[in-house]
Amino acid sequence: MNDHAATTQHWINVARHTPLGLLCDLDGTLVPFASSPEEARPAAEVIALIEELASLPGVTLAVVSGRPKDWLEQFFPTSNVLLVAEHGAQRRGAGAWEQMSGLDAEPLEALGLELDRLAAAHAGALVERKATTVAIHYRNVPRGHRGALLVEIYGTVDRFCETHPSFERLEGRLVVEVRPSIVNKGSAVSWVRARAGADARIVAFGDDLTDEHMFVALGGTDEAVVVRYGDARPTAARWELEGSDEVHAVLHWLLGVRQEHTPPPAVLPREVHPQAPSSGDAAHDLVVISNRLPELRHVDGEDGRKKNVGGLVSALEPALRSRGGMWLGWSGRTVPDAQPRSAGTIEEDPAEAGGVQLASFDYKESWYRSYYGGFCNSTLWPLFHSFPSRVQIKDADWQAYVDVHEAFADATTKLAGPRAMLWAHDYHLLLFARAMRRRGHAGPIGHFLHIPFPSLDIFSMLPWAADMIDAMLDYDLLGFHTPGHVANFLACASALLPAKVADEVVQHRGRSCHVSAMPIGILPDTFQEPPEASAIEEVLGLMRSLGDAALVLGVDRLDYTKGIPERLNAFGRLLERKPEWRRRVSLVQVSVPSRADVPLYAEQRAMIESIVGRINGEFGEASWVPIRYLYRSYPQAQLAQLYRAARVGYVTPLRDGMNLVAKEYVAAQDPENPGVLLLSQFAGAAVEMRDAVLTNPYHADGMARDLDRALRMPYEERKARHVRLLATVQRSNAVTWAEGFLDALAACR
Ligand code: GDG
Repeated sequence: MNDHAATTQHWINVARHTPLGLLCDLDGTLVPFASSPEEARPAAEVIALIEELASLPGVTLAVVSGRPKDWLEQFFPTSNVLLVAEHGAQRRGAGAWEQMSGLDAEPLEALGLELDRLAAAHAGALVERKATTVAIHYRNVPRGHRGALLVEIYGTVDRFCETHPSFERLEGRLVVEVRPSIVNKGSAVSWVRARAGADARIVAFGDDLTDEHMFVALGGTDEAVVVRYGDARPTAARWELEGSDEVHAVLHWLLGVRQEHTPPPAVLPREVHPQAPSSGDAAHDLVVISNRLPELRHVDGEDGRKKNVGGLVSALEPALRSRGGMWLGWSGRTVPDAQPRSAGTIEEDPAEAGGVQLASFDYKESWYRSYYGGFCNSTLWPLFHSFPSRVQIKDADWQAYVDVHEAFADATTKLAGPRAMLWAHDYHLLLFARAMRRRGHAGPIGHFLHIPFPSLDIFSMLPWAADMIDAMLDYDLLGFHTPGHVANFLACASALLPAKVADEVVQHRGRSCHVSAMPIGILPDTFQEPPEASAIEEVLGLMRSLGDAALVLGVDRLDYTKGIPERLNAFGRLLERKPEWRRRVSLVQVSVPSRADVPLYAEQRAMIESIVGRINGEFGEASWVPIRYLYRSYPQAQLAQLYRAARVGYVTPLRDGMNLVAKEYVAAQDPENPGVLLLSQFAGAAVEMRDAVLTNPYHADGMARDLDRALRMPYEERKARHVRLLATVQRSNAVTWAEGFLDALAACR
C-alpha cells in the first residue's frame, strides 16, 4: 500500500469508528478569518453540515471556542451540537449551560480598562470582554505598528499576571487573551469523552495555539488536525490541513463515510512532518542569527582546498558543520520600503562556504536607516559603551528595532526545526527570543553580547529599559564577555523587573534565564603561521621605511569607542616629554573604515586626521614620520606580520566588550623576542590579560608614561609576561568558546 492509500485507509477507519467524538474550533477552523470578530460567522452550509454530523448515531460533536456562549448559541440554538465557550469555562451539554466551578473573573475588569487605553492609542486594536476572559485583538492594526503595540500589550498583561498568579496570558491568532489559568480547551476533551463513551475515538480540529491544549489532551488513538494558513509553527498535531475550506471538505467526506457511501476523498489531512520547515529543504537543528553574515575570507590550505579564516565563522564552523547548522543574517542589501517581495524573503546561499550554510534577507531602506543606523548604532552602541552624551533616542528607531526582530523571527521560523537550538549575536538582536517564543519556538535560544553591558544608571536612560530586559529574559542563556557585564545585567534585571536573581539565574514569568561570563577567544594558530612571501612584501616595505625606529602599533575599526584620538595625543605627549624617543619610535595606526555614513564616525575620522597632522607637523623630520596613519584594512596574514614586528601593541579603547586585537597581538609574537601589550583597563580583555601593561586611556600623561615603560621593558620581563599572556590566549580559544556556549545552552533545558 502506498502512502496515499495508507492514509486514506487510516482515515476511513477513524471515520467509521463508533463512538466517534469530533471537536471543532470555530474561528480559523470552521470559519475563515474576517476583518473583525463580528464578521467571522459560520456560513449556513457549514452550520447545516455541523448539525447533520452531530445528529448522526454514534457521533458526539462539540464546537470548542474561545468565544462567549451567546455568540455560539446564535448559530447552534437548540441542536445536538455540544458547545464549549470561553476555552472551556462554560459548556452546553444537553441543552443547559454550566460554568466551570471555582472561577473568579473579577480582577479582569481592571485589566480590561488598561487594555482599553492601549486600544484607544492604536488604531485598529479592539478589546473584547467575556464572562471569564478579556482579549485584545490586533488583526486590524497595520502590520508595521503591531510590534510596538505588542510590546505594550505584553508589558501590561505580564504585569497583571505577575500580581494575579491565578490568571495567564494566552496567544491566539492576532489576539492576546487573559483568562483564569485553570481554564483551557484541553478540558473539553475529557468532557466530550464523558459524553461520547470511554471507548470513543476523538478527532480534534483547530488552528491556533489555544487549540494545542486540546491536541495534547488527546489519547493515543485520537487524532489532532492543525489548520494552517501558510505557517509552519510547531504543533502537537499529527495531521494538518490548509485553511477552513479543507476542513469543510474533510467533514463532508466524513459525513459521507458515516452515511455508508464512502465517497472518494477530495482532500484528507496530511501528516505533519516532525521537523518540517515551511520553506527550504531541511529544517536545521542549529541556526546562528546575526545582523551581518560572516565575511568568508578564504586562503588556500596546504591540501589545496579553500580554508576559512574569518573570526567568528571559524569559531562556529565546527559546531555548525557537526549539527547541520545554518547562519542567518542581513544580505547587506536594502530594498525600497514599498517593494513588497524582497524584504523578508530568504535566500539560501547555495555555495556552502567552509561548511557553513548561509541564508540572508534584505532590509527595507527604512530599517537600514532607523534600525541599523538608528537604534543599533546611534542608541545601543553608545549607550552600552557608556557614552551617554552620544546616545540618540527616537521612538521611530525603537519601532524599527522591534519590526526587524519580527522579520528575523519570521525568517528563522522558515529555517529552523521546532526544537532547533538558536544562537543570536549581539546588540542587534536583544529582542529575538521574545519574537521566537511568540511564534511558539520550543527549542533553546541563547544570546551572546559582544559589547559591554552598561551599569543600571546608564541603561536606565533607555525609555524601553524594563521592556528590553523582560524580552532578554525569554532567552535561556545570555552570555557576556566579563563578570562585570554579567553583574550589570543582573543589577538591571532585579532593579527594573519583579525578577528573582540567584546564582546567575534570573527567574521571571515562570521562566529561568541563565546569565554567564564566557570571554570569547581567537584562533591563536592562525596568527602564528609562517607568512607567504607575498604577504610580507608590503609589511617589509613599511618596516624598511621606519628604519631603526621601534614600531608601536594600533589596529582598530575607526570607532570613537576605540580611543584613537586619545592614543595619538598620548603618543604626542611622549614625544614632548621624552625627546629621546624622537626618531627612535614610530606609531603605525591602522584604522579600518567602519560605519562611514554615520555622522559621528565621519567626525571622528576628521579629528584623527587633524591630530596626526598636528603631531607629524610638530615633531616630524625629513627622515622620520612620527605617525603613519593608514585608513584601510589588511589581509589577516599581513596583519599578523605587523603584530609580530611591533615592539608595542598599543590597544587602548575607552570601552570595549573584549578586544580581539589584544589577543591576536599576543598570539603573533615571536616567543624568543616578544613585544609588549599596552592595554586599556576598560577593555574586557583586561580581565583575563593581567600581564599586559594596563593603562587608563583618559589620562594622556599616564598613558605616555606607560608607553615609555613598555618601550623600555627589559627582555626578561617582556618574555615572562608574554609566556603567561600566551597561555591565557591559548587556554580558551574561539572553538572552545563556541562549543562551551552551545553546551551550556543545551544544559539550560
Ligand atoms: C566586537 C566588540 C569584541 C581589524 N583590522 C583588520 C582586521 N581586523 C580584525 C581584527 C579583529 C577584529 O577585526 C576586531 O575585533 P575587536 O574585538 O578588536 O573589535 P570589534 O570589531 O569592535 O568587535 C569587541 C568582538 O566584537 C568579539 O566579541 O572583542 O569588544 O566591540 O579580529 O583582527 N582584520 C583584517 N584586516 C584588518 O585590517 N583581516
